[in-house]
Amino acid sequence: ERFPVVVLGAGPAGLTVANALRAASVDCLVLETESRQFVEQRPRAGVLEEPVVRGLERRGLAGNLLRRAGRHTACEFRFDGAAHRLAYADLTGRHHFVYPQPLLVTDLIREYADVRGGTLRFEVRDVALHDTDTDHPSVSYVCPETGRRRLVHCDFVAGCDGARGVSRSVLTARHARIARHDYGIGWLALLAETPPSADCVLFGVHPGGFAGQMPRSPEVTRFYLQCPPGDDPENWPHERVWSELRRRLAAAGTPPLAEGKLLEKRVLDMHDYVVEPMAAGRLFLAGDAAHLTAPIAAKGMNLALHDAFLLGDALVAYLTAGDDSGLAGYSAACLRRVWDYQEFSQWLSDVYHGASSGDPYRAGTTLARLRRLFASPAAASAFVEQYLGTADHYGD
Ligand code: RFL
Repeated sequence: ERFPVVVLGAGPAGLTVANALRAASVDCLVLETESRQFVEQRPRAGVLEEPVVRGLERRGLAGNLLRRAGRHTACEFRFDGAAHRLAYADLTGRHHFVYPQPLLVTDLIREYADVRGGTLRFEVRDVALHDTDTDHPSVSYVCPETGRRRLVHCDFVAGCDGARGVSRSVLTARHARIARHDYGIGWLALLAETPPSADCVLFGVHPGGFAGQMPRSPEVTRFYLQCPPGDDPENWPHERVWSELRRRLAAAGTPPLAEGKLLEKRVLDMHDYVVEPMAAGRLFLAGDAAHLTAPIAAKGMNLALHDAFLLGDALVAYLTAGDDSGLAGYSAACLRRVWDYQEFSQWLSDVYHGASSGDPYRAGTTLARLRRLFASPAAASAFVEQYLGTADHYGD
C-alpha cells in the first residue's frame, strides 16, 4: 500500500494537516490508536485564539465553530479579596473563541473523512516508523480487525501523535535535542456539570494556591486547583473541591460559585518540553508530539493548529508544485512561536503560583506584577498581546 503522506494521530494537528492535503487532492492516510468515538469525546482544551480561528476559516474548517463558539471579551483576576476585570476586547477589538476540543475534532474528522473522502484508520496498534532518513520512508501498524502487521510506503510522515506518541522518539534518538521544564506544581483539572459563575475566565491568585474557572458551555465548566504534583485525585472529594474553589476564587461583590457534579477529576503535573528541530529527513512533527506547554496559558491546541497550518501548506507546495521552501523553513518558523509561548507560560506561572510559593519575596514581586496589569495600560497591552495571540510577529 502507498500514500504520499501518512499522518499519525487524529488530534487537532493531524486532522488539520490531513484536511489541507485532501483540499489539494493529495492522498493521505491518517492512523489513530484510539476509536473515533473516544477522540470525538475526549475533553481537553477549549480556548482558541482569533488568528487560529481565521486560519481554520481560510481552510474551510470553521463553519460549525463560527456558528456555535462562544466569544470571550474579558478575563478576571481575583486577588487580595477583590475582582479585577481585564476587558481585552475594549483594548484591542479582539476576542477569544471558546469551542471545546472534542467538537473541533468531530468537525475535522467529518470534513476530512465524510466530505473530502480522506482515509482514516482508527484503533491501530503498535505503530512503527521505518527509514524516515531516506527518500522511501514507511510506516507499519497492527490492524485491529486481522491482528496482522501492515506496511504503508509513503513520501512523508507527519508525526502528530501527541505527547504519548512514537514519532518524537525517532527524532530525539538521533536528530534533535529535547529541552524540558518542570514547574514542580500540579493542577487538579476538573470538569463540572454546572454553568460558569462568571461570563469569562477567572484566575484566582491566592496564598492557598491558584484556582481557575474556564467556561466551556452553558452546562459544563472547567475548573483548576493547584495541588502538589502527583497528588491523588481521590484526595479531592466533592466537598473539598468546592470549598477550595470558593475560598481561592472569593472576591467582594461577586456571586457565589454554582456547584455541580464533577465529571472529570485528573491531576496534571505542570511540565513543558520542546523538540529542536521538529523535523529530520522525511519526518515532520506537529503539535504536542513536538512541544508540550502546560495548560497554564491555554496555548497547546493553538500551537498545534499553527504548526498544522504551516505543515499542511508546506507539504501541499512540495507535493503539487515541487516547492520545498515551506518544508525547509518549517521547524524554524514553528519554533519561534513555540518559544514565545513557552516564555509566556513561564511568566504566567510565576503570576499564578507566586502568592502560594511560601516565599514572601516571590509573593511580593508577583503581586506587584499583577497590580501593574491594572495600573499600566502598557503592561496590560503587552499581556493581552500574548494572551490573545498575534499573527503579525511570525509573518503568517
Ligand atoms: P492530541 O490531541 O494529543 O492528538 C494526538 C493523537 O494521536 C493519537 N496517538 C497515536 N496515533 C497514531 N500512532 C500512535 N503511536 C499514537 N499515539 C497517540 C492520540 O490518541 C491522539 O488522538 O495532539 P495534538 O493534535 O498535537 O493537539 C494538541 C492538543 O490536544 C493539546 O495541546 C491541548 O489539549 C492542550 N490543552 C489546552 N490547549 C489549549 O490551547 N487551550 C486549553 O484551554 C487547553 N486546555 C489542554 C487543556 C490539555 C489538557 N490535558 C488533558 C493535557 C486542558 C487539559 C486538561
